[in-house]
Amino acid sequence: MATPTPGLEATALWVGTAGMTLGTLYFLWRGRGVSDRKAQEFYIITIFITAIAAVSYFAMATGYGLIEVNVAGLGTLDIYWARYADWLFTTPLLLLDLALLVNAKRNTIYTLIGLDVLMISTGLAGALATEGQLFRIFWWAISTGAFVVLLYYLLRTLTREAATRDPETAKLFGQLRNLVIVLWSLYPVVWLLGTESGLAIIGLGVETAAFAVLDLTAKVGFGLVLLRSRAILGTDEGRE
Ligand code: RET
Repeated sequence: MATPTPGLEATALWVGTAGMTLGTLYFLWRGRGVSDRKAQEFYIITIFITAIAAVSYFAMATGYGLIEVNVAGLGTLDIYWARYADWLFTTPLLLLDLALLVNAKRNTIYTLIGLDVLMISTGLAGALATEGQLFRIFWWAISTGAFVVLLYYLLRTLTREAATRDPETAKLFGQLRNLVIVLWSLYPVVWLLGTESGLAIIGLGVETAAFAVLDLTAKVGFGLVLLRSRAILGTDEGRE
């Protein structure tokens, strides 16, 4: 079985495991006395986001989440498949947090989640493709295409729906949306510069560390901003 290379790669995976676990425990602890139904909804979703990531990081750190893929022309690549299993569930949940915050229309939620699943599953296809570098980069381009449309929906449709909310909610939405746009945009860049694309401008150690920092900020950082805000509380105006 393949195992993470000791040093930066293995350390980043254990830091990821610890950070996601601590984040989960902190959100559980904070959420224990929350009685507001709407706020509970955000706690439940956000706790599962970090809990899923914690087990995925543990699987990667122990080598279970890692496979070797033989790619024509590139040789053997170490691929952390568990990342994609994590992202497949947690990125839709992050979008659900954002969408529920602004009481988005159901069709907007379906569209966002559909685009997100397309993005992650085609990213996984790119990571597993054996036919050669061009095929892998082709999958990257499809995934990035879905991501660009997803960004459009976040910036246009969801932002328009947020504008009808109270100022406190609209402000929180704006902050979280910007956090998502900036952080999420770095993922396709790291993937392309890293080992998955075969370009390997950055090595697997740096790549693993970069993903760990991004994942921790996009999940624990996002959760901290969201769950500490009063804007997640329901009101009598039918937000329950
Ligand atoms: C991939 C493959 C290449 C193209 C694109 C990608 C986008 C990934 C994103 C991941 C976000 C993950 C988050 C995790 C939180 O912990 C799959 C790398 C566009 C946007 C937010």
